[in-house]
Amino acid sequence: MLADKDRIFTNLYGFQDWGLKAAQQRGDWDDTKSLIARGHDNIIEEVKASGLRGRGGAGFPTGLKWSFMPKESKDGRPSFLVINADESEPGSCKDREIIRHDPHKLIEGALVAGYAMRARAAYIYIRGEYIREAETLQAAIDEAYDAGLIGKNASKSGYDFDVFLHRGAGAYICGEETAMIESLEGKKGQPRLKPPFPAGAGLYGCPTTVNNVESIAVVPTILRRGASWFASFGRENNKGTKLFQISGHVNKPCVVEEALSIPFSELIEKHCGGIIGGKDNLLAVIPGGSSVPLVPAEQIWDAPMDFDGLKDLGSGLGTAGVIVMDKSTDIVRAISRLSYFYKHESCGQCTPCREGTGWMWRMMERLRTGDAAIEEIDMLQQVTKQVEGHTICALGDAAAWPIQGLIRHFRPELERRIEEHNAKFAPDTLEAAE
Ligand code: L3W
Ligand code: SF4
Repeated sequence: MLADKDRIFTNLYGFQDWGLKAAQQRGDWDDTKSLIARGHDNIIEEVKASGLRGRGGAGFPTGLKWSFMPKESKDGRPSFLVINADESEPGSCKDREIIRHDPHKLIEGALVAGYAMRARAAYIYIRGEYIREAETLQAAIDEAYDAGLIGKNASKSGYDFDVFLHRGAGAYICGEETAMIESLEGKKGQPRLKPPFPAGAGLYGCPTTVNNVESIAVVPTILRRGASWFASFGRENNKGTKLFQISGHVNKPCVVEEALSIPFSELIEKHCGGIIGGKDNLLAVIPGGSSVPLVPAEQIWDAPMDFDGLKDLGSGLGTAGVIVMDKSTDIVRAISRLSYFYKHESCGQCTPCREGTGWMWRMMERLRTGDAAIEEIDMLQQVTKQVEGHTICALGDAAAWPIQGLIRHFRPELERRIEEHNAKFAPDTLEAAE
């Protein structure tokens, strides 16, 4: 278990004040000027050496992403940092806790990361439903401006850096980085084709990096304590500490900072008081927010909770939003509900996703009630394959993967429902009933 002294988010539960004074007492904004004085490339190298991988779902190496930003401005175009606080993935609620209780870690991180990438400003795009969180974050930004920590000559570094907060309006797809950029520009939030990646042409056509809240908020601590300290947690290719968010059928759902690669069993037993009804009552887990395939109980129990460990199980770490389902769960209904979510949130611009998400949801509903033919299970699998990898953004994949996981691990349950339904409504059964 991670020792308290190794936790980055020391106010995760809000036992102390989120405000500037208290944040400074916890070590935030401590001689930020000297962090900046290390220079653009040194900061990027340190972040690379720490092994930090993006905490928003994709796990792309953060330092590498920063190194794609231009060292010199072309045609006087500024560079920007966009921070993704549009936390809308079902099962994910970690960025909310950072913003509620440790907003200064995010703002200081924005300054240091923005400086490393030579960005003129940071735009924090916050989920529209996070009303109180937006108020807290704006108040923290105002405090930082008033104290001279950001703005002109930020933290007396000689570097000018602004931080703007932008509220979303309820669309899940605006969490996709290019849809977020479109939305910030005042347009309908629809993903762009990549390439070009944002580092080449992002916000207002300028070089832009989009990073998740957690990825940015850990940076000042990494710089203060050193890359090797951060890299000492987890294992090769899966380093550092991570916020896990455990919901569902556990005795104590929680958000907790732990070392990457912690076994699932330890996460659940040490932090969540175990599975409701005990280990034997576990049915399945969606380990990374709703966009990754479920993992059945017998496979997840000893698995390391990290990028590679969950990939090996045909799933993923995603946001580390761990959704625990015990044997009381109607697993087909649960996945069908997720299918409805993706159908509802599809932006509709590409055909496989616009049409496919509706098809998948309708077929899932038929399988839920059992009012289907056995062959339709394979037909649904084929539809998911026609959506996966054939769309502009990852929402198509995200809609397909949970269904693929269900078919892979719970085919007998799907077949049982169909057989039960057919037996109930077979002509001779109906005649006998009459
Ligand atoms: C320059 C290249 N940049 C990749 C950059 C790219 C992006 C990052 C990762 O989706 C996933 C999704 C959700 N040159 C580059 C390059 N980049 N190659 O690296 O890119 P990518 O395409 O792998 O992922 P993505 O489009 O950012 C994110 C999954 O996360 N997810 C979580 C979603 C979470 C939320 C939330 O509420 N926080 O929405 C869960 O699994 O399904 O697969 O910056 O530009 N050659
Ligand atoms: Fe829009 Fe879906 Fe296409 Fe993404 S995959 S661009 S959400 S239609």
